[in-house]
Amino acid sequence: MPPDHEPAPAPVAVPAVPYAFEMDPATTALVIIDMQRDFLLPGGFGALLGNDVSMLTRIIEPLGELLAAARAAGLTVIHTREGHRPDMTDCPPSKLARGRLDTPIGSPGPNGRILIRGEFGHDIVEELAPAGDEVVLDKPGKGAFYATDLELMLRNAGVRSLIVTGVTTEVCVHTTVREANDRGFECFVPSDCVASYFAEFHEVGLKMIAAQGGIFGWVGSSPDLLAALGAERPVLTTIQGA
Ligand code: TIU
Repeated sequence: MPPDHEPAPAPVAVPAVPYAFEMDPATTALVIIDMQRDFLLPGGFGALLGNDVSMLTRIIEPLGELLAAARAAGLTVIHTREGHRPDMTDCPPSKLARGRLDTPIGSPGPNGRILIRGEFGHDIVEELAPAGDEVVLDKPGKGAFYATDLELMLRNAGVRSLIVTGVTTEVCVHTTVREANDRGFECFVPSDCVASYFAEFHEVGLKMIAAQGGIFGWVGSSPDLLAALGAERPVLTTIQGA
């Protein structure tokens, strides 16, 4: 180490279940899973599966605040998108056939072809739009590590801890947390920044992460995370008139 090196930022402790989550902002990434129109808006993949998308849209606001705080604190930020190449050569036939849907992946929908890269519905909602230097990771599966270069990028950036957010709790968030856990990353999941179409699965999914001494990681809340990152909740003011 050169004598004039920057001292490492002190780790911060975030209240969590099963016990406080200690992280160093310099080696922590905020991972935002699949906050795409196809899962969050009417007419997308989620809605066409028969789901109530309002179960998911409620996390846009707290996740937006967390994203702003993560940017201010200098965390690595990674956005993921589930979807496929336009020719669908990266879509397993089993995934395409599953559900015997009238409008399977690749079908035309109100937001473009469903879960196809480049389509309007495949992209991330405006409120959480990636900033210029942030990684946008396209993934063909549920887990963010499967068939992607996520692990390589995290290791190259010296990342050790992940704050995993997005949708849906028991599907892509859970799969990613499990994949990360097996690769040695410490995962913190803020319960108000992940969501499921099924309240029961959301609750149980979070319990499964923190049970058995944190078998997959830690579960906490975004207000506690904001406080640990030194961020205040923004006061929203409405300017009326001109
Ligand atoms: N259907 C469902 O709950 N989720 C997905 O298909 N993908 C993600 O979770 N991103």
